Amino acid sequence: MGKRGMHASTLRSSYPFELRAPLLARGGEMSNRNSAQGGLTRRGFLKATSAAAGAAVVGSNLVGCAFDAANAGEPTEDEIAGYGVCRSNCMQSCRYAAHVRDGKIVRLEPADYGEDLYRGSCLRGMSYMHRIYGENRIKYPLRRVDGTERGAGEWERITWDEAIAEIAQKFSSIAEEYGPQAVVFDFGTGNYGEIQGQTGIFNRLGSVMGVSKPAGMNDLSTGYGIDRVLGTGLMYFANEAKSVLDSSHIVVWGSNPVHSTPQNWRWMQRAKEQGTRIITIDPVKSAIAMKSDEYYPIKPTTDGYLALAMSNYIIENDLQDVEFIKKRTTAPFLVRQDTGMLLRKSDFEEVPEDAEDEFYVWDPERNTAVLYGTGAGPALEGSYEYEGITVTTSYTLLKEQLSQYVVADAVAETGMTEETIEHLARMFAEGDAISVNISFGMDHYNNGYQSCWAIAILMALTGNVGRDGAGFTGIYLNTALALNIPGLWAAPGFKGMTTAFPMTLLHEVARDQEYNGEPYPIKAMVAILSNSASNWPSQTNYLEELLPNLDFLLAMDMEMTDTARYSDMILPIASFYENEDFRKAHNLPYIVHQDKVIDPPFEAKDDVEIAGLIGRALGYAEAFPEEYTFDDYANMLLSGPAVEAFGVSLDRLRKDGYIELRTAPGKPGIVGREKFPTESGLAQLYTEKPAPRVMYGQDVTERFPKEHLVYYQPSAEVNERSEAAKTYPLVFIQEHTRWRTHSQWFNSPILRELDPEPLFKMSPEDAADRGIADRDVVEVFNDRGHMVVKAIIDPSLPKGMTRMPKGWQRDQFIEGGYQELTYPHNDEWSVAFNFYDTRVDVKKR
Ligand SMILES: Nc1nc2c(c(=O)[nH]1)N[C@H]1C(S)=C(S)[C@@H](COP(=O)(O)OP(=O)(O)OC[C@H]3O[C@@H](n4cnc5c(=O)[nH]c(N)nc54)[C@H](O)[C@@H]3O)O[C@H]1N2
Ligand SMILES: Nc1nc2c(c(=O)[nH]1)N[C@H]1C(S)=C(S)[C@@H](COP(=O)(O)OP(=O)(O)OC[C@H]3O[C@@H](n4cnc5c(=O)[nH]c(N)nc54)[C@H](O)[C@@H]3O)O[C@H]1N2
Ligand code: SF4
Ligand SMILES: [Mo]
Repeated sequence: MGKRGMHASTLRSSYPFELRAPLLARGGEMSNRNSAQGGLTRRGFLKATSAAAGAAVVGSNLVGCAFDAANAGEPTEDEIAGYGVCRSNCMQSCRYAAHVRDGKIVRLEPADYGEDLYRGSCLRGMSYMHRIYGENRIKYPLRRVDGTERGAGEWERITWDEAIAEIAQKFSSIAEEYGPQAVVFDFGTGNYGEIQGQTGIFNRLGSVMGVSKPAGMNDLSTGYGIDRVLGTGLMYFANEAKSVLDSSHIVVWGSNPVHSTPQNWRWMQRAKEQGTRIITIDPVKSAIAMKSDEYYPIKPTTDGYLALAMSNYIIENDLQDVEFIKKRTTAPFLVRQDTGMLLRKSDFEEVPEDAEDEFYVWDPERNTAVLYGTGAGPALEGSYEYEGITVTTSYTLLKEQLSQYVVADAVAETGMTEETIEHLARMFAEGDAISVNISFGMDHYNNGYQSCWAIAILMALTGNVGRDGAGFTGIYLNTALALNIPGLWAAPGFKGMTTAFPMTLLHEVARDQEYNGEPYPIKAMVAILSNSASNWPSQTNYLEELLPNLDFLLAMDMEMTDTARYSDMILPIASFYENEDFRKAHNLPYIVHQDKVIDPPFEAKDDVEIAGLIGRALGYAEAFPEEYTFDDYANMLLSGPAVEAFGVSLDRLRKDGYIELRTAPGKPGIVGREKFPTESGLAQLYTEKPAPRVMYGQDVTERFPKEHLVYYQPSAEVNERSEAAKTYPLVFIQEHTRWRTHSQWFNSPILRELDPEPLFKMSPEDAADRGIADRDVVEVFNDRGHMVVKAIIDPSLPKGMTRMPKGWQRDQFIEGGYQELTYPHNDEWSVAFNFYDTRVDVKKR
């Protein structure tokens, strides 16, 4: 035991986190216990809830290995066995050097990129080895013991051969009887590696099998809204994080970069040191709000109204950037009154398919419509007659639309003062270069895309997009480097995956075994890089409607998550440092390599090997030849002109560790620097052909005309006038906490030390109204479900609003779980998960 003390003190001086000491002091115990007891028993709250976890492993030794504290002494340079990149879905891409001793990782140390602030790390990335050797680590292929309930935690160890044979037998008999779509591949975001990760090898398998792949729904409103204006598609609407060094103001709007995108936060701090002002708009006085120069609370889900009223105010006071509007937006494009379409060349003459169908504008000098780019300079405003067609400029239509959103009404809707709204509007109009740091705080509501669409319009009217320091920041990715995804996915025998409906409807399809009135059998599901039982909204739907209607749920995971626990079979997968991979970095201008640093422990295998085993067992040997290795699949992806243009190859990645991807060398990546990725290359003030993000048989005709011009739609439950508001007075949002990435790290010992138990956060007023004191046990409930958990009084919350950090697993609650409560439906146009559009009430237990 003398050893223990020595390690605690030597590490305290050498390790950046002092907090590590108490963990290591416990380390000796950790290696000697089985996971049913150990660290967990030291806290009373867990006693009641560890029963389920315990049952999974008591006496069986099938799950869990310990981080060996005795091995964690002062690491040395020569112990660096390789480099890697953290690939959880936190949307950063920190690089690490892995120190290995006796075949085990003992330290993960932040490693450099080409620029100082792109070197990054966090407690999760640095403590990843505690998950590699954690008490939830799955060691062997496991099968639920016959005759036991799903979730009861009774597992038997089986061999890989047995597992693969049984999987192949199940999948082929299901496909034979019900068709291949009866197997669902549920792709999550657990690994952003290009081969082992979410767009990787299992898409090749799913495509030769012809499985169903429900449309993904995480984080898809923000981008869908911004796309209306900037044409940036669904995700990559942001400038490089570094671009804020050129911003006069950073407006943090629906984002908490201090916790959720530290990559952005590091550059924001440097910008702040240079004089950039940081302004936060958030209903919660969040971590970033506290660090801002100005903070403005807003009623949740009313941001769209605010942005529209600001835009209206700007136009009414002639503060818009006319030069920019003329040069870089579609303001002068003419909209036909009869069809709502833009007046184009094809309205008057045949335009070949491959030729550009040019746009008409009004030439005020000649008093006629002319093709854009010709004439003396187009009229921004007005309605005209041309060849018997009534047309109006996009700008005039937008102005009319905006005129209904007046500042006085915005005061009531948003809860902000008139002075604040006008101040913010003037700031957007008069600031040199505004960057809006946006993430998914507005996204997770039913009206998320309208909020973000409105903000994009505000940015376009004030000239704050497509130039240095101006535009959105959040998650950046260099989209110019297109990897050859079809090369990887489209194997011999390719059938493709069927995306007939979104994830929100999967439980209904499984329950009814039909979709849109047609038979649609669903019999099995595979959770791939996914903890869907934990992360999909309205867990009750998952547990009570989806699961009972599946004959077979296969989980592939490294840890005993909610999904693994409820499955019928679990395959143990390799962790980030146990296989080779590479990733296009999020938020950094690099493509990064992952060395295989250690062998997978026990019987874990990586996703490439597992996909091959299943593929060949199903008879797809041509798509998954025995002799194919990681290199073959990697080389498929690393081919094509874009890959060559950036000089990317597997050899170079292995040698250099990372490769810089800059489109304008020496300059941060800016969306729309030359032109926007829209049809016209201009920012769009009018959406000519609005389309739902996913078509799944919904009726969109009624909304179609409304979708041309930005508008405000109240949220579903959170909005104060909703039905739900009559019964449930409290808004309930969740938080992307720094202690976890989604559910990953849910039981990492060092992080549990800092954040030991689930806590439900309430405002002082709401707690007092209900006689609830700090750390009282409460029941949080709505019609969908409940959780029993301790409450914490959080003065950063306004009255009427509650929140909870996400990622805890069900057995960590006293009863139920936060995910039972969340709003289950999607807007028919954005088709996204709306976790935050949720109301609840609370009572003391
Ligand atoms: N540490 C950590 N980092 C992560 C993740 C994680 O789990 N952990 N997850 C990653 C992923 S996939 C995602 S999607 C992102 C999410 O990243 P963020 O969107 O930054 O995180 P959130 O906690 O959802 O919310 C951001 C802020 O939005 C505010 N907000 C909530 N409702 C409203 C509203 O109506 N209006 C306005 N203006 N603000 C509102 C919240 O109070 C919060 O301060 O984080 C990524 N990064
Ligand atoms: N209530 C509520 N729910 C939410 C949110 C919210 O704000 N509120 N946020 C949502 C958002 S924005 C997102 S993006 C989702 C994320 O939801 P998920 O994509 O389910 O995210 P994770 O919890 O990271 O789960 C990924 C799983 O993959 C496993 N894994 C890790 N590496 C590998 C690997 O190499 N191979 C395989 N096969 N598996 C691996 C991990 O152990 C983990 O169990 O959660 C959503 N859920
Ligand atoms: S979890 Fe995110 S911030 Fe933390 S090390 Fe990994 S990539 Fe970096
Ligand atoms: Mo997300």
